[in-house]
Amino acid sequence: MSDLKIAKVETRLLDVPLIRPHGFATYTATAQPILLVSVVLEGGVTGYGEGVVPGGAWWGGENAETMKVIIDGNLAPIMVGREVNELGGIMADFEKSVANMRFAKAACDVAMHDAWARALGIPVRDLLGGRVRDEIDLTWALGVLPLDEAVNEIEERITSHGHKSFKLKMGSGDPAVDTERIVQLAGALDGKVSLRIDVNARWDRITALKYLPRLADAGLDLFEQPTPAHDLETLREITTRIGVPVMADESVCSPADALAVVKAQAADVIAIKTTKLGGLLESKKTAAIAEAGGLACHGATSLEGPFGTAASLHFACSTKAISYGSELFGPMLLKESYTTTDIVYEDGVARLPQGPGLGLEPDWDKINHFTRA
Ligand code: MUC
Ligand code: MG
Repeated sequence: MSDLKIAKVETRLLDVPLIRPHGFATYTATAQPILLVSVVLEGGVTGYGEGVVPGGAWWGGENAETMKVIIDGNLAPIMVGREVNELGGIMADFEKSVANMRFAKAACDVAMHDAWARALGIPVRDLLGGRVRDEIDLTWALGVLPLDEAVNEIEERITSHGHKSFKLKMGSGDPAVDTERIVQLAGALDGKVSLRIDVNARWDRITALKYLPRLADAGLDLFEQPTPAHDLETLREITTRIGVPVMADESVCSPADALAVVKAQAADVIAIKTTKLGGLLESKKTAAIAEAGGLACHGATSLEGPFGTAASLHFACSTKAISYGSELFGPMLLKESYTTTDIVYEDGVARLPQGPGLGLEPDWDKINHFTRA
């Protein structure tokens, strides 16, 4: 018997309430569904990963429920009986059996990294190339909110956590009204903090070319995915015409996508969500392509819970290419978390949890409480 052999893989659906509703372009979330994946080794060590999408299937086609079906039925049988230090080979075998489904694969990749690192008594960061940094700048994201509520939330966050950068979700409703809301918000804050927008690919070319210059004049610092994922020509046009850095998010869901963005010179920054990319190994490849192409990378989120966020922190803290800060704040959006200790957020940064694996332990009372009946 080998201590590193994967004995079983368990999945359970959690519904974790949010501190406030989070409005996306097409959907408002009040709770985050999270598929908790446990990879149990013969030696008794367990590693954890999370299957999470931002809000629901609208973002990338998967949700926590589809992930459960794919992991239980297809990915778990590929993992069980293999040594966890065969992770690269297991991930390659996933591709032979299941196309796409990157969020589901990411949950397994993270749980295997956690189990393997715990078995070795080292942090996941050490499996990913080792220390580059111990903390990373943190942008806080506001959902789609009326002006006064948005100003209040920003003021509160500056005081409570020292955030200096805020992301504003756009793309819902009339673009003229949506733009005016953000212009007024920027005016009310008067350059006190850095503001960026994420349109989640909802505007067409003409709408983007009409309203983004207005947002540039209002002092916005970054435009995240204003136009559809596949349309790199329009993204390039925006990148070269408007003079505000552009971040590709939905346009980059694989290393090959990153290469296409580099070749098309379609963006200045790539958002690396370790979830949408299918895990930490694929995220490493994507960051390497961006770096070689002269693009910066941002440590992006799918609003993961503590384990998923910690995984992205281990990735960001081992990857020099993540030079454009992060938005790894997912656990802070949850009313209550479900680990025995929390990721530390202070002075506008997120700190890497310490200890073996991801550096967090499950709180089973809370996990049982949040588990879907
Ligand atoms: C996205 O598209 O970036 C991250 C933060 C947030 O509010 O939405 C997400 C998803
Ligand atoms: Mg985005």
